[in-house]
Amino acid sequence: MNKIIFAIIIVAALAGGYLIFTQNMDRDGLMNSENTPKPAPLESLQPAPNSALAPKTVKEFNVGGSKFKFSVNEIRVKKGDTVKIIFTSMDTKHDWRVDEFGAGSSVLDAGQSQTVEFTADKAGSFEYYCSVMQHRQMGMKGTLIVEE
Ligand SMILES: [Cu+2]
Repeated sequence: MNKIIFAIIIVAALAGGYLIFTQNMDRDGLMNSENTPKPAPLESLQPAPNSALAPKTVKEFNVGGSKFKFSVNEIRVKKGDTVKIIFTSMDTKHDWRVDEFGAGSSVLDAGQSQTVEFTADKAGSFEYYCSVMQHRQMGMKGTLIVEE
C-alpha cells in the first residue's frame, strides 16, 4: 500500500518537473527565436464567420468575494467583448453571477477560484451578485456596464 502511494508521489513529481522544464524551454525558445515565425494558432487558420469585424477582445477581471462585498464594484466592457471573471472566494461560501447573461460560477469555498466566461452581447447596466443566502441583499453585488 505504501509502495503505491510512494509510486504516485514519484510520478506526480516527475510530471510536475517535466511541465516546469517544458515551460522554461518554451520561454527560452521564444527569446532565442525572435526571427523565426511561430506557426499560426489553429483558430486563425479557420476564418470565423464574422472575420470582417474587429478581432474579439477578451477583458479579464480578478474579483474577490467576501462578507458581504466584491473587491470590484464596477466592471466596464464594450458590447461584443468576451468577459472573463476570475472569481475567488476570500472567506466563506460565495459565488458570482449575472442573470442577464446566464453566467455564473459555482458556489465556492474559501480560497477557491473559478473563471466565468461569457460574451457581453447586449449593452446596458446589469447587476452581478452573490446568490448565497442573503448576501445580495446585504450588499454583495456590483454593476456590469456594457457600453454600446
Ligand atoms: Cu456571498
